[in-house]
Amino acid sequence: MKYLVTGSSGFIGTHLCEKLIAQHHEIIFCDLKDQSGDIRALDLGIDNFGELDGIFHLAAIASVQHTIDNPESTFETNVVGTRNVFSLAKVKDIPVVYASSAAVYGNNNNLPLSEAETSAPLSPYAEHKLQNEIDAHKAGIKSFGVRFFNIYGPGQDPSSPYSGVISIFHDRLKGERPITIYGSGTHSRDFVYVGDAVQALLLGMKHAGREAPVANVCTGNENTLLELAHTLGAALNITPQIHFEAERAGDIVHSCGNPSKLEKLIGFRPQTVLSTGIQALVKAQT
Ligand code: UD2
Repeated sequence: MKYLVTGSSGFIGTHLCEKLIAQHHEIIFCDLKDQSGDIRALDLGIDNFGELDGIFHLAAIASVQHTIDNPESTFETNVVGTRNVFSLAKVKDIPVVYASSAAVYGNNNNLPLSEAETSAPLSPYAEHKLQNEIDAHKAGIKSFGVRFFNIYGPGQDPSSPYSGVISIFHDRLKGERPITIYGSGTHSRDFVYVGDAVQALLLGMKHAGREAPVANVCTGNENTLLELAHTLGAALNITPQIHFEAERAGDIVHSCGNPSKLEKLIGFRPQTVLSTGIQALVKAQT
């Protein structure tokens, strides 16, 4: 098969492309980072792509803070760019699997969150992702939207304070530097290993439909930040040095998703437990 992958140089995109290549698929890469393509400028008039069997659409400005600071320019990428991708899919009559986010739920304590919960976006990023889901439906294309919870694994960039907590903690602890926990350490997340996220994307392609299904990609389990610090410490064979700081404004305390709908739709649920995923991360990045 031949797939267009947007966001192909990103964290999840890199893992997806590796898997597609291992399965002998052909890939058209599209990412601003390596200048292989820009979803804001997809030219539908010129057929640059030839025959395509589907699109994995992962390109986005994924930093929540960046969308708060730059709501208009990030709308261009996250919403207008995604509409371009959906238009391309429409012209070619091919399915799209695209990344949505648990951010669409906002701060909802009715855990584990199922897709039937009302959406309550708290940031432009969350609004963009919700708009993508609406646009997929409106486009009348075959699609599958995956609401990613907290994805982690090798290759995630730890360089910003808003990078994924696992990449930050791992980067610091492997250099035997202290980590900062905002709050008491009891905040919890549904951490999903990137290999499971990729599996959900691949199966999503097989189950894309015109009713535009959307499903959580989550484990249904929560781990606290303290558990995370100790799991990383054990895998690295060190005792983590932890600084505690005040909770961040707007931080969600507990997050956990219900994976039943995904399992029902694609016959798969993320199953890598945190300790196993952390061991894989540590092994890949030593
Ligand atoms: C995730 C997504 C975000 C958005 C949001 C929706 C990531 C990286 N971010 O944010 O894009 O979808 O979910 O709810 O996946 N923390 C520390 N110390 C650190 C860094 C983080 O204590 O050095 C805490 C942080 O305050 C939070 C938890 O770790 O309580 C997780 O933080 P995160 O930035 O990895 O992810 P999250 O869930 O806030």
